[in-house]
Amino acid sequence: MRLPRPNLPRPKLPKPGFPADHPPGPTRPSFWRSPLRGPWLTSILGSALAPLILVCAFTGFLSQAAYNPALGNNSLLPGGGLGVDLYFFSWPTSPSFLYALTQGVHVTSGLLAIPILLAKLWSVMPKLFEWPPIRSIAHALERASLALLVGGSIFVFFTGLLNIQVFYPWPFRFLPAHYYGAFVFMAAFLLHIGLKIPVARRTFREQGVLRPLRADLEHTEPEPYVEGHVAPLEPDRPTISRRAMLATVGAASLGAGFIAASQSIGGPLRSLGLLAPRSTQLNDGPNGFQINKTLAKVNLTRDDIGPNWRLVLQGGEERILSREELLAMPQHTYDLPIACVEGWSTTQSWTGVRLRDLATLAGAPGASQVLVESLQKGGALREVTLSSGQIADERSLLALRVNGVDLSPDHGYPARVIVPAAPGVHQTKWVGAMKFEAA
Ligand code: HEM
Ligand SMILES: Nc1nc2c(c(=O)[nH]1)N[C@H]1C(S)=C(S)[C@@H](COP(=O)(O)O)O[C@H]1N2
Ligand SMILES: [Mo]
Repeated sequence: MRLPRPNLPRPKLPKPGFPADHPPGPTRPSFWRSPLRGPWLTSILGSALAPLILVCAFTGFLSQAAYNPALGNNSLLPGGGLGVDLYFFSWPTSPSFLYALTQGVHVTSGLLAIPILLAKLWSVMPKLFEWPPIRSIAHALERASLALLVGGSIFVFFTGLLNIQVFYPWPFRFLPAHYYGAFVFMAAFLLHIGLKIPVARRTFREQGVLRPLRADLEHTEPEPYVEGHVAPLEPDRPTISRRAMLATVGAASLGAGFIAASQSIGGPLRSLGLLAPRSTQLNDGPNGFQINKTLAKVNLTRDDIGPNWRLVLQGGEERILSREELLAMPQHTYDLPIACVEGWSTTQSWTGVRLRDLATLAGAPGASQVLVESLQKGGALREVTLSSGQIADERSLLALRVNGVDLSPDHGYPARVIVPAAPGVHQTKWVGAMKFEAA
């Protein structure tokens, strides 16, 4: 079906509602009056949105891979992900900022997309009230796919958005919901862009990609009405030009994206990301950087981490080490980031014992994996399994000190794991035991 050229006269149609058998309200084409709505506006918003969604989805699925979900209980999905985890490769340790980058891009592209998504949904609103709601089996299937597209996008974006605010107002677990929601949304999205790319290309051919942006308010004309499409049957006078509307959406998008980027890049930028949930340092001291979970929050006491603390190493043989004994081993210092899954990161200078030295000490040189157990009693982060590549990297540490001083209790004293490029959730604090598996 071809859309008429924009300069064709608009069809004369009976007022008020057309056709007369539509129930009153939004199912009537005459209900929708914005003169900005039309295929060009939808196409330009869709063209801006689609690449952001693809980048967001790609980096989201990478986040799942970064957990090395095939190892131990790393997969946070029920039943290990019902066989849909991405197990293709072992997550690398270089570059050390890899997860800060992929997760920063995930959250930033997601926030950049939200204002554009809302504008796009607004631009197609009349379609959602199409009448009659179902005309044929093919039409029913198309509408079902749109329900998954709209519902899926809202679900995935808003669970993500609330998660980075560390706000969980729902009874289900975030990660599986967001993950399976992403599959549904992506299936509907790929079908949708497959169907709509030809429509957008035709619209751009007829109206130009950027030509409608030249019109100021006075010259803002409605797009031609075509039955079943989004341009208005009875347009009101415009109160804003298309370019002003798009500039507003663009500014909202850049503003939201900047907040996310500021806390994943960190440094001086962080203080500019005003609404970022983790935007500020706690203080200027060596242990002054962000804390997600304090000692008190995981029900540990100062006694648990006091002088009686011991690290239990298992491998070929069991070794029990005090903090003094660990400090007597060769110490190494590296600048490495903690990159939280929620999209903030912070690079600090960590000092401690190499994981591979601990593997050797435990009688498992070149270990194939290690189960790291926290003293913390419950919670998904109580234990994490690290891969052979993560153990072998010389920068992977059981850190005892940070920025030249002992770790603070809230940062994992007596000892915490720091592995380059690993997601924050794998940088276990208050380590109690490390169980190496021989190569
Ligand atoms: C504003 C938008 C979004 C935000 C703020 C957001 C946030 C997040 C966060 C914080 C995680 C890490 C969760 C964790 O590991 O604990 C995550 C993972 C993920 N996201 Fe998003 N997300 C957004 C949009 C999307 C979209 C549009 C998709 C698309 C398809 C998507 C797909 C995924 C996937 C597949 C994962 C991996 C889940 C796993 O590790 O099992 N996200 N997202
Ligand atoms: N034992 C334990 N280790 C943990 C956590 C935790 O809750 N318990 N939080 C993890 C998360 S989600 C991150 S991002 C990093 C940094 O968290 P922090 O800022 O609370 O130190 O530590 C990780 N290590
Ligand atoms: Mo985290």
